[in-house]
Amino acid sequence: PRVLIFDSGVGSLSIGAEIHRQRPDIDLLYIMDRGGFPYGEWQEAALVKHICREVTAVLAEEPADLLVMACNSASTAVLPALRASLSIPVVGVVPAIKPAAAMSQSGVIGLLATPGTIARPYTAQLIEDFAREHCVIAVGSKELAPAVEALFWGEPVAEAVWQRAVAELQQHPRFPELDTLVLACTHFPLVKTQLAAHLPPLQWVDSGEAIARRVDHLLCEAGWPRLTAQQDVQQGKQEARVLGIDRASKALLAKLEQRQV
Ligand code: DGN
Repeated sequence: PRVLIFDSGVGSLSIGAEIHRQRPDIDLLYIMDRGGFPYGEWQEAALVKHICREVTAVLAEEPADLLVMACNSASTAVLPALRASLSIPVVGVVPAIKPAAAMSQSGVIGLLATPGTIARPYTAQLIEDFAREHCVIAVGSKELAPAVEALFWGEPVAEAVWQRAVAELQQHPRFPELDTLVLACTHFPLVKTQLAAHLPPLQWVDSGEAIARRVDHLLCEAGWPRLTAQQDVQQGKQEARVLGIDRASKALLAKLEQRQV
C-alpha cells in the first residue's frame, strides 16, 4: 500500500519514521508543502481551503491508499472538510492530551505546539474532554517549528532557540510539578534531544506511535496484507519519496531513499 504523508515541512518525517518502524512494507510518499509553511500562523478558514486544494491536486497526480495529515496545526482545523472531499481514509494527527493525562501522576502536564494549534477550539475541546481535572500548561511557540525546519535544511540554529521554547513552560508557577510533556507539533519530536537538554527528566508524549497503529489498522481493514520487510524487498516494491520541496537537502533525500529516516 501507498501512504501519502502531508505536512508543511519536515514534521512529516517524525510520523513517517514511526509508520516505517511498524510497517516497513508501506510505501511512503512525503508531501512537504513548504510554500504553505508555517501552518501554525494561518487563519483557520484559509488553511482549510488551501490544504483541501493542495491535497486534491497531489492525489490526482500521485494516487494513494491512505492520507496522513501529519500536522497538528492543520488536523485541528481541516479534518472534516478533507474527509468530506476525499474517497480514501484520512488519519489526522492531533495533540496527544488523552494519553498524557492518563500517564501523569502529578496532574500537571505541558502542551508544546504552534500558536495555531494552541488557539484552536479543537484543542480546547480535547483538554475539556480528557484533562479537565489537570493543570495544562499550554505554550504556543512561534519560533520552534521554523527552527526545526532550518536545522533540517542545514542552517545553523542557536542553542538559545531551544532554551526559549521551554522557558515559557518554566515560568509557570506549577512547572516544578510538571511530569509529562506533550509534543503537539510533528516537528518537535525531531528535536527532542535539544529540548530535553533544557528540562528536568519528564515523560514525553507524541502521536507517532498511535498514528502508525491507526494506519496499520485501517490498511488491514481495507484488505492489505502485512508483508515483512524481506518479502517487500523481494517484491521490489520499496518506495520513499519526497515531493514539493523547493530547497532539497541532498543528505536528507539520500537518507530517505535508503529509508533511514
Ligand atoms: N508540523 C506542524 C504541526 O504539527 O503543527 C506545524 C508546522 C508549521 O507549519 N508551523
